[in-house]
Amino acid sequence: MLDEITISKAITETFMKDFMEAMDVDVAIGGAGPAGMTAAYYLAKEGIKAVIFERQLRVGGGMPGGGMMFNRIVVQEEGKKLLDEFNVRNWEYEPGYYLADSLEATSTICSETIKAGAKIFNLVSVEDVMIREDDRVTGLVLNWSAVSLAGLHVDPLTARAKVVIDATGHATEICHIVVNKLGGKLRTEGGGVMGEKSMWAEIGEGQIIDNTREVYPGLIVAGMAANAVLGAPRMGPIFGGMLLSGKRAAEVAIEILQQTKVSW
Ligand code: 48F
Repeated sequence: MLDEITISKAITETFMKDFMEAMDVDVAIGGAGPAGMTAAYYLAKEGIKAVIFERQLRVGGGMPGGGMMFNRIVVQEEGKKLLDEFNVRNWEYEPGYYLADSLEATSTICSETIKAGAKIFNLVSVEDVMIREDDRVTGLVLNWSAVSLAGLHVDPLTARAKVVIDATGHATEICHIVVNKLGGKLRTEGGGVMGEKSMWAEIGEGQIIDNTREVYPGLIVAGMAANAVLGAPRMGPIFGGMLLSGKRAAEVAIEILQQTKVSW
């Protein structure tokens, strides 16, 4: 006999346990696109407590949509290595160009990220950051996406993190919050969000790894957010740079965790 109350309690009790654990983590990531999920995957593989907050009902950001809704993605040689790491099937189209099904890529990367031990909370929006001494970013301010969609006046909750990764894509929302609300100076030319440049796949993919860095104490940029903040070109439906940037963001986060004795 199936009891609806047991089903309800099973969901509520275990979700709350996970959500409370997410209130105090090593790395909090805004955005479950390819860059955010790859960062969380590599952090979790190292036993680091990583959590992603994703505004949408579904994960993947711009990945499932492929190119102009043709659900394929392309990666280059270096990106192929990451697809292979995730066990996403891919095939060579022309020398140096590898294709994958964008839905297989999204679902497999998500599955591997969660299985590695990272937590993903969908339907949760990052609406602010938490700061402490030296204007260090020390966490994220969260609310249910439904609250802003419905225009409700509901106060948020907060999650503390030793490191935050802005993987919110083209909009680079966390960096905008730091600039607009804190008046913070990012480690960019001019101190603000420089803004992404028009499409140039070769240059955009080339610059994204170097752009994946700590742009404010405790705040790393990854994926398209990295190029948007540092004023580099967009690159369209080639996704190797997003995956490689996610991996790089995990490495930068680990360096910060090792160097900084963060305490509150
Ligand atoms: O946009 P998105 O896929 O970013 P990415 O990982 O990858 C970029 C590519 O998809 C593509 C591209 C390839 O060359 O240029 O655009 O850098 O994923 C960003 C995710 O962040 C979520 C958003 O819903 C998306 O799933 N997001 C954005 N703002 C917030 C957020 C926020 N304030 N709170 C929570 N999630």
